[in-house]
Amino acid sequence: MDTMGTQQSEEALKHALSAPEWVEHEGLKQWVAEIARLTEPDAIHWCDGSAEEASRLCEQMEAAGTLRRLNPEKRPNSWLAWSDPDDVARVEDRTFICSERRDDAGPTNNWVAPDEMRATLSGLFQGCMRGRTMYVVPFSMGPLGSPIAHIGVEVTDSPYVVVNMRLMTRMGRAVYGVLGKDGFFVPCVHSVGKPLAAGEPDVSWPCNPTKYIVHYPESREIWSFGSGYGGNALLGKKCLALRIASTMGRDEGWLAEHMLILGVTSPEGKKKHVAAAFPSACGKTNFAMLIPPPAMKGWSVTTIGDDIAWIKPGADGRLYAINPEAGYFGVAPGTGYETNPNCMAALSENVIFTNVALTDDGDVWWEGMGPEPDHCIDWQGNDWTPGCGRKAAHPNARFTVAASQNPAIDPAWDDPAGVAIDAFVFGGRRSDTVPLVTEARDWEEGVYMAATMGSQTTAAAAGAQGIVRRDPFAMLPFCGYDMKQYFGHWLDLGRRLADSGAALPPIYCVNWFQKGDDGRFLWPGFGENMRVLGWMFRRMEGQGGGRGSLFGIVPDYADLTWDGLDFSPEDFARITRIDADAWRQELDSHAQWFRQLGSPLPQALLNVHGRLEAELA
Ligand code: O2Y
Ligand code: MN
Repeated sequence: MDTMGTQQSEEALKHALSAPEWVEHEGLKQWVAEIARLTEPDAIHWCDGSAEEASRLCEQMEAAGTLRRLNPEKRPNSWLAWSDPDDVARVEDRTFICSERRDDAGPTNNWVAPDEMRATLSGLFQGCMRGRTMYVVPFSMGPLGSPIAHIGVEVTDSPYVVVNMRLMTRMGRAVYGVLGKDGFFVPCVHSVGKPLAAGEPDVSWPCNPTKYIVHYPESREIWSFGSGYGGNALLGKKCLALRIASTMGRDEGWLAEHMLILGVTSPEGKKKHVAAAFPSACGKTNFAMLIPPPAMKGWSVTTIGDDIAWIKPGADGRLYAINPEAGYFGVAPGTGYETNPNCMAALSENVIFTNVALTDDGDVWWEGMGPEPDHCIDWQGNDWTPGCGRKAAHPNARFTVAASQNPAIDPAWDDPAGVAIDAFVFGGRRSDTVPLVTEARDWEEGVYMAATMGSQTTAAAAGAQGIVRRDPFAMLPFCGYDMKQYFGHWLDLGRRLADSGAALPPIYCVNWFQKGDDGRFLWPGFGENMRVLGWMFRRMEGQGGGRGSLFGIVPDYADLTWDGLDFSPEDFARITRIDADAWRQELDSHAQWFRQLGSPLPQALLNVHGRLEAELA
């Protein structure tokens, strides 16, 4: 590897590398030195995760024009960032799984041979941090020291990443205590890819049109170049907690899932834990923070996690889950006082907002938050007024906030032992065909439901109803290995648990999004989803009614609580029916999806498909 150019910079490097005494891990220090030699930063900062450090970085970013302090009377200790318009979301087409064998990445991931990718990246990373500080960010995914948690260290040249990682993970000095002298960590290298020449002024949101989000699953490494945004840059989240962790889970017998985790308590005071997978932008945060309708007295929902679950079998044969994250990086548009009051309460202070609008009184606003302001500055810095024809906030605008600020946080959300999972829920966004809720008759049918779940695209070009894009287990963009192997892993885990005599959690398939002929949603959703959750709860207790259908057990009208909601038995019949013609097409579409995934597909899934076809015939 090339060394830094001059004697002077070699001296600067030596000085910068004198890590604080609380870093005792020689392997980590050597790795940091190696990355510094490659990327040539002006300075190295070992983050301690303190509030003072975060405040200092935010003030530096304010001076640099990256952050704007919001009105402290409206939104104490909160900041607004506006990104480069070309750096506003995860870049799936630039995301790579570089396993040794192409087949291990599978047909749904972008694959490049590891040696070829390393050659490309070493060219891009060479000197890419010149003129910048490299921050060393130690973080734990999961409660510090939990047997389910794992440690990562991200080196980054973005102070925005540092302050976001501090909210999203357990970040800072205490992590070194867990890591010790030789503990395992996932090395994560991140650069915005915009070195500065001597005297060159910086821009407010540095990034590079060339972007690479790269995972080496066998060596458990992450390298990210060119983007400062979200999942591309906060490497603990999608990169580590899903893509790398799913591979670790496959190898070690556990699950890393794109799932929220909630606790639901009945009026009798009994509690269950549910893990639920929905594709991105399907209201996961709303479901995780659901407030039951007033008429459902005595029911309550608490949040353990809003996006990711790590799930391991315990000695008692049950599945225990932790939320590996410590914060929420939620979509702002659509989150409002009406739709998610818990989330709005969480956002009252200590928040970093990205790409939302700035109001005239120094606060924030976005579409769906609440009443429109008469004027604000949109996420691109332009005047915005109602009816101007543009969105004030970018559709993927985000808030970053500590989970502890959620008023509905579950008391066990931070428990190192995790919570025992009583049910899994899988849901897509389908305007027809898939009923409101069904319960799989066994584990294999449940895995089949999850493997075939999908969402309708809204693209006008695709026809009135859009086309269905399959997003199995809501993991399509996040599985670090071949989807067929992943299905096999779920099936094996179920078999292993069943063989040990454990009762497997039931699996439910839901669809909140059926539309009527007028294009309006038939089901009210949001807090009313508690009625469906209540039915599941009663089923878990062995009490809820239901009848067999082609695609699992469906409730009858009388099986749900209707107090306080005017929803007719006819409408309920409509959203729970199985339409034979639609299902003939649906099963053909499943077969086509399986062909796309290639072979060998687990036989159990082909068996379920065959059984459904036979039943329909
Ligand atoms: O666009 C991004 O970088 C964020 S994506 C994201 C963020 C939080 C939770 N989920 C997601 C997702 O895409 O599933
Ligand atoms: Mn997500």
